[in-house]
Amino acid sequence: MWTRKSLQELMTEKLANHLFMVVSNREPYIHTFVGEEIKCVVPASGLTVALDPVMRACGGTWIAHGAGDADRDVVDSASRVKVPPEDPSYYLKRVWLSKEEENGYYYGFANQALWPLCHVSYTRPEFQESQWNTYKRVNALFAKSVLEEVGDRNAFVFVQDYHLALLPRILREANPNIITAQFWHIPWPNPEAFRISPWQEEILDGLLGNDLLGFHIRYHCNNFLDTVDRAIEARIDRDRYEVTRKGVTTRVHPFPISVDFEAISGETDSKEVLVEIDRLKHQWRLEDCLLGLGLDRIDYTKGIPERLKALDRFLEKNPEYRERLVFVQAGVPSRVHIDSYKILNEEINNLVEEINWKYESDHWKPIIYAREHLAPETLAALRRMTNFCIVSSLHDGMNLVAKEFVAGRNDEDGVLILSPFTGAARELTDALLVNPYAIDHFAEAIKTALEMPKEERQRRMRRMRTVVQENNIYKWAADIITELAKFEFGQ
Ligand code: GDG
Repeated sequence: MWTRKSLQELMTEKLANHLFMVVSNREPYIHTFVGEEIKCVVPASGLTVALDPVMRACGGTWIAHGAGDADRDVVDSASRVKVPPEDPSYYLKRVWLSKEEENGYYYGFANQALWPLCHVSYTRPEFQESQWNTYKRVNALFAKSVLEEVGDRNAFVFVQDYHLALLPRILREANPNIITAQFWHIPWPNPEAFRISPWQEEILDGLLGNDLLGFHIRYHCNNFLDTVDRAIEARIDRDRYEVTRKGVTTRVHPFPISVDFEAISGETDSKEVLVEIDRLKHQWRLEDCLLGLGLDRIDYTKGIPERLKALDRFLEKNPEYRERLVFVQAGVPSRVHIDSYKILNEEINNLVEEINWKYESDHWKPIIYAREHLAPETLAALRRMTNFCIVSSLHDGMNLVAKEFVAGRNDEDGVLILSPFTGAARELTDALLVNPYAIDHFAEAIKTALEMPKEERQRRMRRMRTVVQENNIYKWAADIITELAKFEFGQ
């Protein structure tokens, strides 16, 4: 079983003479002003949640966009601050972007072109040349920051996600001694879907500057190889899962990301969480209710309208559950400046209002919508209290909410209703798998979850817990680092 300690030992053994760096758009800690005071906030992002424990174990430097209004007030002259505040273990080095750069690169090309392009959820990507130019410029800014930090040291640079697709090639050309890996946190679609991008060659060429390129599942690796095959000049070795272009060989491997199982499982019984459970029960009048939970970053890929429609259908078909079941849809709003997210938010608000209006009584409403950034103890309390949790993504690289739910149930109870279009569904086969587009089946799955006998719930939950415990976030990092270290020894 991989732990923080064994990962640390692996790092010392394999990477002792190297600077270890992570590069991502989102920073793991954001400093903001609350009145006169500076507060440090943890953003709601699967990527940072997954990598923070790895950095705590490994040390090194994490380079990311400094997005908080107090971020500049806490850094040194090299734009660095040690984090986490309660246990400083690594450097966070911030890259500063203007509003215009953030708009073109983050809200623009990354999230209006690449995000919808890679997710099959029927939201049309938009390709604007000015946004693409800003994306290129910002990738170069990140590269400059990495190169400054590396200097003449040996370094392993671990690049994250679709915001930085061009960075590895820039690093490769500037300093061929840097060993780079990149993890693509979202799906990679088939070549037919990807080829509508007017800049597909440049994006692929950027990614093929990496020594190692990771996806969550093998299916995404295969899609990537097929896309390379169709779009650019490169030699593909399908047995070894390698692509060679411009003299660089890139290994393309699956590494299913995960969560810090022991930490999440352990915090479930903490005093803060137990107090929070009492507070929520009282605040939302949940004492005698059955409870369902949806917990997501509010995004159109997560299938939130589909799950609300399934609840509607469930209550329509099963009136005996009216006044007995409450569904809490919680989670943080995201990318609110983009039109497709504004439309989604309106759709969810309307559905919640309509469904509540249709079924509510004097003292009961079927849906509570907590659209806010929730504290970690609130998330833990909700996971622990609920009878079932719904993860209904239309398409999702992995989905950590599903794994967090399983890790949080050390009482070995609770049912997970899970979309087969998540990476997590490959591992969590004891969940109730249901196609979120098939509203009647979905409604049926809610009934099955509520009526599943305790022994069966426990049997399924126990098996899922073993899977997540064995394949935890430290194993994910250890597998990548072991693979990366091979490049140093030319294996
Ligand atoms: C991308 C890929 C892949 C949600 N609301 C709050 C909050 N959260 C936390 C959850 C979870 C994280 O946000 C969301 O992680 P996901 O994995 O579900 O989704 P994405 O953000 O889309 O992540 C995804 C992931 O990268 C990692 O590779 O799994 O497929 O899309 O940790 O608990 N956290 C807090 N307050 C909230 O209100 N604190």
